[in-house]
Amino acid sequence: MRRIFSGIQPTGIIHLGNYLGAIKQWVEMQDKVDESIFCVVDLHAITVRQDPEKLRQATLSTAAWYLACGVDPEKSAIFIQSTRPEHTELGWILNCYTQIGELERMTQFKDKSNHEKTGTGAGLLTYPTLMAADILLYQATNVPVGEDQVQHVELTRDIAKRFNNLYGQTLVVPEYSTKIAGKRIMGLDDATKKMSKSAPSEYNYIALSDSPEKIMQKVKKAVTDSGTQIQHDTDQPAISNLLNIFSEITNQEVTEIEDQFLGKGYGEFKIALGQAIIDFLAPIQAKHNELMANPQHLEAILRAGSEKIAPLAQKTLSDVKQKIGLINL
Ligand code: ATP
Ligand code: LTN
Repeated sequence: MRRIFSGIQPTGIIHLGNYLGAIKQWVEMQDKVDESIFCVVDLHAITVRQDPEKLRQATLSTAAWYLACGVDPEKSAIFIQSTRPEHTELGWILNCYTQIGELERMTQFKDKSNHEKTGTGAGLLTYPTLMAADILLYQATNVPVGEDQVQHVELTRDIAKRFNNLYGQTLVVPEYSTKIAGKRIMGLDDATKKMSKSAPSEYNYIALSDSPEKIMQKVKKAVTDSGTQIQHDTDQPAISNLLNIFSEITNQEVTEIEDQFLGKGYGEFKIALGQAIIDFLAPIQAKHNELMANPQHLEAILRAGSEKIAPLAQKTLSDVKQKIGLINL
């Protein structure tokens, strides 16, 4: 029995890194596994301060991007994290089985703490125990994520093993999968840092919602390396990143693209890449707009997703409570 679980935070835009690192794998895997569950993790988003109206909008929009990119509600359950109370309940319990030191060691915590105007909230520290709860509640066997989330899935595995050692087999220990392992999508303005929606400049990322003009402008402005060849090379991180993006969205091998642009300049390559991204995103954007124009339909899909997976979440939570000595009435 293979069951996958994954999620993205509804914090503004969804970018190509999110698509290539996470959503693309989800779409491929939903046909290969027995069950797939995809969540919009709004409770994770509130670990930093959010504008309430924007958060509501971003939550629906993120779900609409899942669907527009090809997640099929007939095959996969799509739901909003906060609509299932079992997540926070199990999250609290798992907090009590996690060491502060383990949480302080998380790279994401180290990166994000001390950067907030409102101070570092406790939620930023305990973020991974809620993520562990998301995964363990559904006894997921596999978690498709981008490379930056691997550390959190490893902690989830440790927590599950610890719990099973204490109380006997209760939680499935999940595996992670990273499709573009070693090929994390990097920022267009700085190829040494990952493409990120919290980057200071919008020239760091291509948002799935960017207009054709904006996409072309961003690709043309993308930093390149000191060389002149269109070649994938560890010494050429910027052009290698652009080649990875080209390869992933056109489903061509990097070497095929290198051959195509042999002896040609960066300018010509960038225009072709910009156009490929525009063509790739056009039908996805049209579908997203259609979904956002009918929020009742979207909410119905999210409600159905939440109802479909409820028995699984309730069963795990009840087993956990039973094992640790809480009373299930
Ligand atoms: P932030 O940069 O603000 O932390 P984010 O852009 O990383 O946000 P998340 O919601 O944290 O977005 O990530 C959603 C999914 O996208 C995760 O599976 C993550 O690993 C993946 N992902 C995010 N950025 C990249 C990237 N640059 N390359 C590949 N995968 C990525
Ligand atoms: N931390 C993840 C989002 C996330 C997630 C999950 C991913 C929350 N819960 C469960 C996979 C499985 C991130 O992308 N920042």
